[in-house]
Amino acid sequence: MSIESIISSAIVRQFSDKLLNHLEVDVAIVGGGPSALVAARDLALKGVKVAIFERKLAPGGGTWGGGMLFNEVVVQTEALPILDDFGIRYLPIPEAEGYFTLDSVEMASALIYGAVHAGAKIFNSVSVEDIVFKGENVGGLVINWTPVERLGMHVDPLTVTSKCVLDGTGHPSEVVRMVVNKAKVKLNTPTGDILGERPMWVDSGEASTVLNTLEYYPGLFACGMSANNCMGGYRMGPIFGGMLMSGRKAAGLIETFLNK
Ligand code: 48F
Repeated sequence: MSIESIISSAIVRQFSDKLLNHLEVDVAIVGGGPSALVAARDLALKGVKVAIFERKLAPGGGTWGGGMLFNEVVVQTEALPILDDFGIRYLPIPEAEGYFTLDSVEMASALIYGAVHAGAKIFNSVSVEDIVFKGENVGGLVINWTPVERLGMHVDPLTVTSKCVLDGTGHPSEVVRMVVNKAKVKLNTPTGDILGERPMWVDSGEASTVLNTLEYYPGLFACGMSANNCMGGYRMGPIFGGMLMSGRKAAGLIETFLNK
């Protein structure tokens, strides 16, 4: 066998094994942003079988670009234990006690590494285009390659079944939106629908991101900005403590759900 064939067959075999092993998971996470990566690591460390499906080539979501491409972000004291868990370094902001800056590239890469090393599998360049619904229950995801989605190719998808789904898709709450639009069910919100994100109000948005991290329909959870969009929370810009703490809360809620 030539080295060319050996390389190609090793890649195809390893990837196929990885995908085959994750066509049925405990938790299917959509989006690889900061909140989802924290949730994935926490769950994987508890022995839960987790797969993340991320549309882009690089997971990390809105972490990389810092604020307006200045690659630094801010976190507050309450989130430091999570940064410590991932080995992410930070510096105090002298004029604001309880607030810290950190390198957004270090943060993105450490969150990804932490989730993968804990045992979560990330499938990048994969878009979730629909949800599996069995009767009244969320049963998994419908996935396709992002280039297929982008090029509008008429190619049927594959499915991943799961005990529950975590929507970590950020501002648009894509998965929760699919459930409302396609399954026509009522969410666990005051109107039964997505309330929609409100404008920027940093401290309110930070607190509500964690509060709004909930099970919005049996077996369907939302974290991060997706949760805030579902429940009408304010946005907060390049401060990330709420995202990290939302991921940790989501993992706790899902663990309780799985143990029911
Ligand atoms: O938006 P995102 O970073 O998620 P988050 O954890 O964090 C929000 C912050 O980055 C920032 C903020 C903080 O102050 O406001 O915005 O809520 O990442 C969401 C990820 O989901 C992917 C998308 O490419 C991004 O990387 N995504 C969205 N829809 C899909 C998806 C989909 N249908 N299939 C797969 N991935």
